Amino acid sequence: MDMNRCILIGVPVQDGTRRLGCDMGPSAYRAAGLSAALTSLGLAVEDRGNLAPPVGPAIAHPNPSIANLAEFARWTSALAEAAYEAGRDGLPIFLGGDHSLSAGSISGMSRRAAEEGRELHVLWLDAHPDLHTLETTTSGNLHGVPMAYALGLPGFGPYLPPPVAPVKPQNVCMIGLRSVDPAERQTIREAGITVHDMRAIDEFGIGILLRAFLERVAAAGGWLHVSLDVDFLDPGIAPGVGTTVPGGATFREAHLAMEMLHDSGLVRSLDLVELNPFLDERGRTAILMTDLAASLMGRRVLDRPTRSF
Ligand code: 6HN
Ligand code: MN
Ligand code: MN
Ligand code: MN
Repeated sequence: MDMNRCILIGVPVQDGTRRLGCDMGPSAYRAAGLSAALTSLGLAVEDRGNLAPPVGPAIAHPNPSIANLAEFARWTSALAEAAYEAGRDGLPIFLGGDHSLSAGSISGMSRRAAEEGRELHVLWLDAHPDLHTLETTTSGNLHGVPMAYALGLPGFGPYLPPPVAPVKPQNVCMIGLRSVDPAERQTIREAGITVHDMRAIDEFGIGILLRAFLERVAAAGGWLHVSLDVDFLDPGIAPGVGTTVPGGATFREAHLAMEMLHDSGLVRSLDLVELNPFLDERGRTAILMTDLAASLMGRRVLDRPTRSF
């Protein structure tokens, strides 16, 4: 696999949320100049266009709140396949689309990692853990379930095939959480997922927390998938998202995280999710997410020029 080759995969899914507009996300990243930003870093960029899963019949579920289960199942299968293939060729960047897409991107990358004799690790940057199962979700919005699916938690069969290589909970680190539902809290505790909420960031600093996880991934010889939800960021700097929660990561914290991720050399794939261009202000959230992706891929936005005194 060539890590200097970025593969852009547009995933205009919005079936995971009742708020429309996420389907414009891939276009917004392209308009914000993601491809050119990556090319200017000396990377080869291949844009594979947007995924479009087949249409099919609806699926009923005993939980009456659930919306678009059949669509979720079809996007997940299509994406798992696309991720598995792209993960062989280069470093895929999934342009969301709502966060339901990570069910497919993570399970596809995990299958690819397993085939190469590696374990996939996941850095989850989000205000929410998205750890509901089809049974525990009360909103019925399936952007709240992808991490549970990727972990192989029960309740998704027979509606979706199980992930080929479920991610181990001890290989997951969530940073930025500040909105966690009771059922998700229980899963975090029982499964033993590493979680650093905003309070931990305030108290210790994001650098220390992230470094500890990166050292674990490196020691395990693991592959790292990064899932970046717009609402990880403070709504003051990233308004283009349907699920704003006050008190998010700052520009500086987010950039530091990206720069450390780049320096680690561990990242194999990236989700950019939950951007809703309909809610954005003159593209500023799309531009910020694009800048963060470029920082993760090696750009040094905050570097000071070298001076001699
Ligand atoms: N996201 N926990 C809430 C729910 O509806 O299940 C919010 C989910 C947000 C999903 O941020 O991608
Ligand atoms: Mn999310
Ligand atoms: Mn979120
Ligand atoms: Mn930077």
